[in-house]
Amino acid sequence: MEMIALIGQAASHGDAVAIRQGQTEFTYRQLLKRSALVASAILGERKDLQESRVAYLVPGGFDYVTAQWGIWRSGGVAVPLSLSATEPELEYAITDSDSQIVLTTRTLRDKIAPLRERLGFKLHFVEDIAESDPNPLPVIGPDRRAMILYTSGTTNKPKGVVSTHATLQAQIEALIQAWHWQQDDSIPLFLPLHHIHGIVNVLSCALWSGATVDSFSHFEADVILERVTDQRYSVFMAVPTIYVKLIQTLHAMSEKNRKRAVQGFAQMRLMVSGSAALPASVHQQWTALTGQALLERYGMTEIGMALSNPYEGERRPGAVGQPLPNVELQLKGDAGEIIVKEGTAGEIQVRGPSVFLEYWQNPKATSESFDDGWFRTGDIAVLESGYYRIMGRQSVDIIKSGGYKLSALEIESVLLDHELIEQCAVVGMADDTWGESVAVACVLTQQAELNLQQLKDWCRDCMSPYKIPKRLLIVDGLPRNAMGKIQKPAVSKLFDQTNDH
Ligand code: MCA
Ligand code: AMP
Repeated sequence: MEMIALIGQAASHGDAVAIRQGQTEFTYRQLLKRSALVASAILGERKDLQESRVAYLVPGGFDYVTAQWGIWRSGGVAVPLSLSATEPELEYAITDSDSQIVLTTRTLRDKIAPLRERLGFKLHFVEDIAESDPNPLPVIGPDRRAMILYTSGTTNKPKGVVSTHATLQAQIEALIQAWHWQQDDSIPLFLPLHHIHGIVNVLSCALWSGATVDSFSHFEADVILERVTDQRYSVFMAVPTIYVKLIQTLHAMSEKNRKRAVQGFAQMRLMVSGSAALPASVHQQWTALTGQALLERYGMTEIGMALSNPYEGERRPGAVGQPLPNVELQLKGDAGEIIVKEGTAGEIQVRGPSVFLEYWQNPKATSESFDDGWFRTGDIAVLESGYYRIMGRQSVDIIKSGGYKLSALEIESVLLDHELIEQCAVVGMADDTWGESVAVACVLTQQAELNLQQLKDWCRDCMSPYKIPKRLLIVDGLPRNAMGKIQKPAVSKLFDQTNDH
């Protein structure tokens, strides 16, 4: 008997529709059958993968879920790869996680084939896994490692965040309870599937509940609005940038079409925003347009969701509410004191079953990220009239753009490989659409010239599109302190003073 809770739940939903992809529907029974075959295929002669890592580069939909569940059911650790990653980024995730098996689709063959030649992992194309009788599958205990997600941060290279099956279960159950997930829910899924937002909050919560996921390869406002107009969905989850883009698209529509789309939103039972700060003005514009009060919540790859506005009761613009079920949360001041008073800011620290196990093969980073058993988020918040409000981050080197967490240090280290760039400093600048966008100030080698378009073209082979700078400033020298350290606030000021965009 397998013990993965999500798979056990799925078994109770039988012939209900789990995934819709265009005109095609897949039931829970089909997910279970196919994922057992995937598990058998990757197991080969083995009885249990015993936490071997299996990376998978698969577009969202039936194939994605059966790959993920197949890896889990074989006893492997699932390492989802980003569809927009460049070859060096894919190579880093595969080698850092030491994935000896990779699953992909034939359409993505060209992305993986060169890496396979170099790294020699075993490659499976999901389409080639034959229909047959699956082998017996291993028993998977809840404390076994389940997933590694790569997250950028205060280090140059992304770190692998390891969750166990129990961690994922706790993250899912908190949201099922707090947001009243139901079997008759239907939700669109257009978020990337190498992050918690898409994987846990949307996909896993829906499949735990017996709901239907309408799967898209990526976000496209027109396509989503068409389905919303058809009143297909009861729940909607997105990052703030998507709400900004939807507002723009709704405003550009004819009044008749806008009214119908707005009705599609108005009839939903829940609309959630998260992954980055939702400006109060966007929250208010959305309510004025659709009548829906967005439920804003706060989370992080290492802890799942921690704070949420209430399902019933006031959803306060600019605030992220209170701790979710089974999440213990405290604010810690600069002097190490626990803050008990409202109105005083401190670092959010979190404890509980939804907190990750470790950074993959990085005990130093793991121990530094905990303070007496509490995970240090690096986010600063304040409690005001019973609701937490996020004020910012401790590190200037973390940028949130369109919901993606980016490391300024990682981008700088890639840019320094450019033959014309002698020094550079990357900062996140406030941006109405992206929340923050990547800006870089560069000192060039003597006599050299470089414009933004040339820099963007060069970046395309080495970094995901969302990391590519949107602003470039050529400077004679970077502002530094007496110790020679680059002063990022002074770099941001240089951008504030220019009209380059
Ligand atoms: C795309 N571009 C971006 C971004 N996305 N630039 C900066 N930041 C981004 N996030 C680039 C495109 O490559 C393109 O570049 C140009 O911007 C315009 O593209 P456009 O088509 O308008 O954008 P898009 O492709 O529609 O993407 C926007 C998006 C996407 C849908 C908002 O960024 C997205 O799916 N974001 C969600 C990320 C997410 O799920 N994060 C959750 C992780 P060019 O013009 O040069 O080609 S956080 C998490 O999981 C925690 C736990 C949590 O709390 O949720
Ligand atoms: P990630 O590491 O990609 O999981 O991103 C987690 C980070 O996103 C958090 O540490 C916060 O800085 C940010 N974040 C998530 N939700 C919110 C929110 N509602 N408001 C402000 N920041 C948020």
